[in-house]
Amino acid sequence: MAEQYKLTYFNGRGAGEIIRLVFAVAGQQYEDERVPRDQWPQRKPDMPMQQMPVLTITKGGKSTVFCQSGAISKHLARKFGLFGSNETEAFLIDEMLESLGDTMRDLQKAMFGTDENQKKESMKNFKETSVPRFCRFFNLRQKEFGSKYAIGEKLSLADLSVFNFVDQITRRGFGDVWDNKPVVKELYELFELVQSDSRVKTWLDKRPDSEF
Ligand SMILES: N[C@@H](CCC(=O)N[C@@H](CS)C(=O)NCC(=O)O)C(=O)O
Repeated sequence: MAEQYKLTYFNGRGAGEIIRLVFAVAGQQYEDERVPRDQWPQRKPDMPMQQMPVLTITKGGKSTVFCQSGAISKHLARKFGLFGSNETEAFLIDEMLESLGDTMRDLQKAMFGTDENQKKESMKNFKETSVPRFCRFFNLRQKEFGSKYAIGEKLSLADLSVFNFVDQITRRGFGDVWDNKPVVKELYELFELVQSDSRVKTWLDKRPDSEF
């Protein structure tokens, strides 16, 4: 029996967008529920970790609500053939996702800190250390496999995550990090490759405007 999916998140890209990208590339139908901010206090207690995104999977009349964007996107990517072609590729995809997560956390320090001087310092660290460090790692892996994709010979969750990372950073007003062309060239080329994928393009053309 086929499973039915409902993704519940705010009207934003944030931690929900990687899941929407997986659904888009898989060509999988799902309900994209966007909870208005003013309804969140009523909905919060019903969420497993009192946070979103959550994915509700319904099968044979039984529904289960799953949380954690990383767990959800990995589960769906495995299910839809977007998690590499073998165990080594799956390992490398996971490695890249964690490395992206570290880089994103460095940006969050700069965005959400309270001390202005500390925030400035964190932004400098993000631009001058974190992004180049991730790009170096990305180039290393890509060269090892000699592929246009991040890992292996086909599009995977690693590519979608890199795309989402570049997209979200640009949208949040830090797009000037991509001006550092010698450092970011290959990463940005992957962003453009994913952006031009017809399945991704179809989603980008129709995705709703959102707060963040
Ligand atoms: N590790 C979680 C983090 C989820 C998270 O922080 N969700 C935020 C939105 S991005 C949230 O629900 N905030 C509202 C709240 O905590 O009340 C994930 O990746 O799913």
